[in-house]
Amino acid sequence: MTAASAFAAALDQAQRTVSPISQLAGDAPIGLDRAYATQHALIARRLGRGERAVGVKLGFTSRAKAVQMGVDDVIIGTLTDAMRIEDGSVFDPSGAIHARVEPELAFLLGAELDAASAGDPMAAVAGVAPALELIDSRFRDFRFSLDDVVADNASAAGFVIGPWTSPAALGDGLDNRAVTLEFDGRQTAIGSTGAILGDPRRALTAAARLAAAHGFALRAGTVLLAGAATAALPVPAHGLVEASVTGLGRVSVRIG
Ligand code: OOG
Repeated sequence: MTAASAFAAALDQAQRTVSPISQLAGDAPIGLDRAYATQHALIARRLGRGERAVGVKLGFTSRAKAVQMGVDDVIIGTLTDAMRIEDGSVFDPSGAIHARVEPELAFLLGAELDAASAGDPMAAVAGVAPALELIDSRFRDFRFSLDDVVADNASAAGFVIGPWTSPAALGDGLDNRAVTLEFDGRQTAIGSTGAILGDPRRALTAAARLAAAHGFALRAGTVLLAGAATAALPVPAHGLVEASVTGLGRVSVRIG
């Protein structure tokens, strides 16, 4: 049986050399536990090179994403400081195999989110923001099983966070706000925050459950990306990619 550390080395190499690899175990699933062990080993390699863990991301919290990728379970991955792109700054697609972009919602944790605090998860939230996520599967043709994509750190490649709004200033609920994705001012996708588990606040509860089950910590001061509100689109060769969420403002990244 191939060890998680060997799978992690292959995924790490794929990302660093911008060369896709085959799915990890062909038709024999590697199993969810070994998939998360692989992801942890992959992140340990990055932290060993000086990166810092700054948050987590959820995957497949929306039906649109689950259908697009043919998988049906919420997963969790790790965000590091090397993946962070300042709002309005540049993402270089030549460092990615076949990057895609998704409009999302981000939470800033003001307190640790764990099984005890998950009953009232918004109490742990210090801010909510529109976000863009850049994803890049290290697997050929962007095709993977659930185990593969867990091992590949949920395809995480980059993320951009817009302005934070404090929970006290949120006003209406979070479950029915329009989310748009625009390329050079042209609307390319539209969705609703309700696409994220019916209400993105459920992403907090889901994250607490997944974190407890798979050895993640959701610490104060870290970011939680709640998952895409629409299907992902290929990153254009150049231009401005922007997302908006009603009442929360806009976030952008320049491609090139
Ligand atoms: C996996 C990442 C999914 C989301 O928001 O659902 C994800 C992928 O589709 O490659 O980030």
